[in-house]
Amino acid sequence: MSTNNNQDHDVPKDHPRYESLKYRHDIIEGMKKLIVAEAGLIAHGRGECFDYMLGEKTSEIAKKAIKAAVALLFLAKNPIISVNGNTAALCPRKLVELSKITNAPLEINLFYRKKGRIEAIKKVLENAGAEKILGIDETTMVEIEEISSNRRNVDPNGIKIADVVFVPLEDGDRTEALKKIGKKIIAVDLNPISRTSLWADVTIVDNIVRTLPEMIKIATKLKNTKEKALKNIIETFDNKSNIQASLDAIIQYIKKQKEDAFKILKD
Ligand code: PTJ
Repeated sequence: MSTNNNQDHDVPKDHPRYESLKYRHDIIEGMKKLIVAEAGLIAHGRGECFDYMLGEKTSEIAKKAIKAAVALLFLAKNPIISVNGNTAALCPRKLVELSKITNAPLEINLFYRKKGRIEAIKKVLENAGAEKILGIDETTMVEIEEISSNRRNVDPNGIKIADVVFVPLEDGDRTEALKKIGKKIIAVDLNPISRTSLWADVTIVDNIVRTLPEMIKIATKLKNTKEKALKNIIETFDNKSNIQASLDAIIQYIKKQKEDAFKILKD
């Protein structure tokens, strides 16, 4: 009997859905290692569905939001990158790279606090090159009482004191609560109308696996940009119209798919 559990590795590289299947595999393997919560599989599937409707590519609309997000991170006094199971399983190296280039520490912050998950995520981040990770010492954690979920437990030197919080793949309530206590939020969410997307200051409607490399690219370009120019990027960015443009892009994509599908059916 085969002991090979890595069946998805057998997908040939020229398979039309190779990338997508590879990321599914990373999420499944991540769940087996406790990095990903069981519900993370479902969250990933929801993300895939929206990504499909966005044509599985980073739009110019998303790129505008990415530029504003990077400017906001550079302007922050205490920026922080909040890491959950899905992001740690999908792109640990890119999280570490973004953290280093923007000087925004990584803090593990989980919705599902199953025993062993923090250690598993810490390990994957350390293997990816992380030197300092916040949110791992349960004895020093403090609470943000405005948050009702497990995410209320935060590091006193991280999310607690942060002025800008980067929250990829979020679950809703926290963004609203963090906004209410005066923090600026950058969200990455393939669903443009999730509560996180609607509440965030900068909403990047894109797949985290494409967003992080793009953010690193833009951060490398903007690294030595003057404060005034960074502020100008933020002032000229309108999150509401950007979200509307993402929704329009989905509608256009679906319309086009509908036309193309019926052409195929006619032939
Ligand atoms: O690791 P934990 O315990 O902190 O839990 C993490 C999950 C993701 C399970 C938790 O935060 C959760 O349940 O999230 P939701 O409410 O399912 O929301 C996740 C959002 O992320 C949804 O709007 C998805 O469309 C979106 N999403 C999923 N995969 C991606 C994504 N957005 C960007 N890139 C993705 N790859």
